[in-house]
Amino acid sequence: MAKVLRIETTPFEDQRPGTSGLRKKVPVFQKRHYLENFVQSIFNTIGGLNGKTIVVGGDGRYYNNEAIQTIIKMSVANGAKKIMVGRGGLLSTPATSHIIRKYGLDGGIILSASHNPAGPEGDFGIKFNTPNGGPAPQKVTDAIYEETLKIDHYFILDIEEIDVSTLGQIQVLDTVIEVIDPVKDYVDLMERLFDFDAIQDLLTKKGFRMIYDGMHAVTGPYAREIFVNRLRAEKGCLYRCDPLPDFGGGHPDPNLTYARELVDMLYGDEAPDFGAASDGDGDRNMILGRKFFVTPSDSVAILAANAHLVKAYRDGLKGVARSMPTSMALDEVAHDLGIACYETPTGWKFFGNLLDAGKITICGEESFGTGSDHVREKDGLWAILFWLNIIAKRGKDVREIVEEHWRRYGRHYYTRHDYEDLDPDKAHALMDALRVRLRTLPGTTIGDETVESCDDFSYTDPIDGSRVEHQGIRVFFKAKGRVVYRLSGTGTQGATLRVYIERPTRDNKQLDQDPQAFLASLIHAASTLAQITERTGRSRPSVIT
Ligand code: G16
Repeated sequence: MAKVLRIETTPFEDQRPGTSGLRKKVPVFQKRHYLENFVQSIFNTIGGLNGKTIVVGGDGRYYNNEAIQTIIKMSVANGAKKIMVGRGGLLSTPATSHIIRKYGLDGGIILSASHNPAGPEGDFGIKFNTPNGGPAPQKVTDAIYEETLKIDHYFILDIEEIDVSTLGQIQVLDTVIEVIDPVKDYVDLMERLFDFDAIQDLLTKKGFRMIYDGMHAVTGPYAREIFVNRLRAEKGCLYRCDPLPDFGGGHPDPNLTYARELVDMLYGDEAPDFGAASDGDGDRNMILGRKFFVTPSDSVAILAANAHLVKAYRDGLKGVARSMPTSMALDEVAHDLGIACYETPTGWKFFGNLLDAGKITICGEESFGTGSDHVREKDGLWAILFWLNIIAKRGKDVREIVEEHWRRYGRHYYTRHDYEDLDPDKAHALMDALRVRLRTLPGTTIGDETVESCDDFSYTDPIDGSRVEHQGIRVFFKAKGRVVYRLSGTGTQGATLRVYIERPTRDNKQLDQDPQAFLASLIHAASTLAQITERTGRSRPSVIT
């Protein structure tokens, strides 16, 4: 007979959630009481679990199974009415959001460190999503953190492992544990949003070839069901689509650096027409055409401009939003459509209120995230299907679609330079030094660039009035163009400085330049202004996207 245990514990000081939940190295999560403290703090923050229903799932990374068992046992011990679990402990982040919304749940727990590598020494993460299906807003994550600082006990069940490998229901004490199909509800939703007949024609007609890279992470089974079972594409379009606990030793971040094999295929001699990848937990996406890469900032703008071609968005968009460091390409489309474009801090959680209030339909970020009001998370496969739907309807390839877009709206040259694993003190000192100089920077000239204005970005949520500050330093230049500096909130080792560099042009003769070359003088100004080499000892970024 299962028995509820009350376990005495003491707080950990380092459980403040970052941009997207609590992310730490696996050995940190393996410390006695570490995971349990955080989970009980979530339950306490939402007023206990008594009589409530939540869903739990993860990206299948190392420690996923152990954490799922702990969370199930704690949910039962805390009196949950029901806990839904993805079969095998798997659920992509957007699928979890959909499950919460579809079944009207009280929330969900997502186990993932997103695109960060996995394994015994790799990263792990945990995130709470609220009843709207979205990541808990700042006031909730702050409250969870406060709770972690005073927790002194948690409840857990004294019971053997619960089998989550087969669909069905098990009753334990007052709780029903239901193992659900992680794929079906989500794929049904995709089929309602997009024109599957048109996409099937595209994927099965002679000549069009695509490759989808699952990066050995959670989306493999979703991609198999969507592309092979429902859209009848050749099985060969699936690459690395079996989820592995260490992601095959890879770094499941769909960008030009970490999805190198896919990039090489798309830039090779026999390149397919379309390439796409998603990340560890399935919320990010990368889009490639033949010998062509679509920057995420362009991607969200192009989806918005072509949304009328897609079943779900045929009647128009209510508004759009982008995170502050994302390029302003989306603003051009919004202006043309006569709709609002909101600028939010980095973090999907900041889109939640705008989506709930019906202010926006589509939103996106430079960090390979795009989504809409169909769920409350960014959604990798959704973005990929959206692109396929546009290609099918327009009968043009990726490059043609993007280049036409630039000709109509102008091109926003964009690059992000990341300096990873910096000494946190030095990284904070660099940001502080910039902040101190905010008033004196305007008028400063570096090479061809003169600073026009600058600020430290703050945001007041237009729906609930909540305010956040210090969300990144923006520097605007006289010759148009912008540089943004901020520290990442998702890393688990040292600090990462992100420098976002952007310059628009409407000159049709300048549309096919290499972004690093086009932006060279701004890149130089960005590095000089912040004294990056002097302060960090790094002469070049670790990753350029
Ligand atoms: C998370 C957030 C995104 C954010 C990204 C990068 O994505 O949901 O909103 O843009 O992190 O954040 P940072 O620049 O602070 O590292 P994911 O895919 O990691 O959950």
